Amino acid sequence: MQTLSPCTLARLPASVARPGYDRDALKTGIVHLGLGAFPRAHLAAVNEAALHASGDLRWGIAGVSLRSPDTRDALAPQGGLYTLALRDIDDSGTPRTALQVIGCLRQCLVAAEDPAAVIALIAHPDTRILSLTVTEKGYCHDPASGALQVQHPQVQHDLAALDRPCSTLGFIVAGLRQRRRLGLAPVTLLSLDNLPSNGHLLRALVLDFAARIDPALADWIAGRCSFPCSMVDRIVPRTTDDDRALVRAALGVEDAWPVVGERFLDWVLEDRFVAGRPAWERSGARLAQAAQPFETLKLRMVNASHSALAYLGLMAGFQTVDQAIAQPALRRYLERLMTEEIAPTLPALAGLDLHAYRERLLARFANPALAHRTAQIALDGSQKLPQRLLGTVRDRLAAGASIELLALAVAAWLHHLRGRDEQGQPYRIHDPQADALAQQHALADAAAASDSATTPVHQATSAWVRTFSGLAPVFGTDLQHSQPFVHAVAAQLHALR
Ligand code: CS2
Repeated sequence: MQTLSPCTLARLPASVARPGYDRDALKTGIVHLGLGAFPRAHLAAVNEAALHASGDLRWGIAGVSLRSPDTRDALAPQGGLYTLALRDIDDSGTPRTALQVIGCLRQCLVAAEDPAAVIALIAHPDTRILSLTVTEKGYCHDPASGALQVQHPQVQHDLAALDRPCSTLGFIVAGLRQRRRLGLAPVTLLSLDNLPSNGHLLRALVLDFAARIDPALADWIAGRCSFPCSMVDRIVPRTTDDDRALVRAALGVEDAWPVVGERFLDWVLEDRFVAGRPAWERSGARLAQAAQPFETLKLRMVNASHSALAYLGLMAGFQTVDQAIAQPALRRYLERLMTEEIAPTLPALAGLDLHAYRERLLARFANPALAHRTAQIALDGSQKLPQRLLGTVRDRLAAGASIELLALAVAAWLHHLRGRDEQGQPYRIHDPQADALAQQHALADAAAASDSATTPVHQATSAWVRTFSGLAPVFGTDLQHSQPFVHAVAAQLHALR
């Protein structure tokens, strides 16, 4: 079968949307670090529509994978073209898929193969936006405090050899240093990751890193570049072979790496772009004065529920989110978690109907056409829990309010970390802090064992939780000393065990 490429575009079925602008005239205005499925399903999709709506061809995208060549190897032979398949169910419950070939990805690079090429791209006069989706762990920061992990091996490497960086921060600072040396205009740095105040966090990390290289460079970045915050909400599961087969059957040509996502999209951005931006507001993005209330709402409602459902669902043997949410007990739990414990902590947002937001979210989770794997969401818990659950916990504790339901989600993660399923089969914990988590687990086991000789089981579980929550990069330095926190989590963990 032929592959998707500029030459085969013309023979796709008429129902498949495709680039309607002059791809050859497109310039690279956006360099994107972290070319996974997620940015290809929102940034590129909204950008594609903005190209159509405005005809402004300065905004092609160059996508950079930090290490893996897989995306580049799949998309380079296709001239950067790929299919976006948006799936939901219609009113009669039948799955439907809207297919579109996206054309604005002009170039794919693998940073580890040629770091100089990535630095040159960031330091190209046409580049105006440097965007990122490198996941939480890509920021090399301490999730609880936001501080740069100076001892992180990649950070250490890049501080010593910035001409051949390997970390996200290293590439950013090397690229900006080169722009400054060449006397080029500044760029906007746009984090699209699920982190609270992602723009502020990125700014602080970049400035800290740059100041260790050259304080004058840090001043230039601080004074000239901007770091708008953003909130992106679209569920984009990892592409499977079944997805590839579905797209192949619909297109009549082979696409080596289509992206599948839900139809729903909410993208809020702060309008602080120092070198211009595409007309994204004409194609689905919302521009706001401050993104933070939207981020808080999304992280606390969408992502907290997702993580809770992932750990509890996995434990109960459900492989996908729609299977888990179909269990009345799990659905009821999420409804209560959102209504009783999360909603009271949320910032006021004009026009927001929280009940409708919750109901729509539960319907999104129930979308069977996505087959979003609970194991995928369960990855990297140490990087996710602080902003998804623990901030809400702190707000509730400060208000003297109950945290029973939040504690169940935290306990579900702790129970997940034992690395053995209910049949006793071992599984691997995928987390950049896996070693530290295992060590803390062993310490907690020892603390509980020494307690259990003299105290009832639930008190030994409290000793376990108190010791485990001494892991400051995740829990900060406060939660370990909070009796209500330790007791609530211990009670839930005891019940789960
Ligand atoms: C998920 C998110 O993988 C995860 O941890 O919670 O990727 C989630 O699907 C998106 O943030 C939804 O907008």
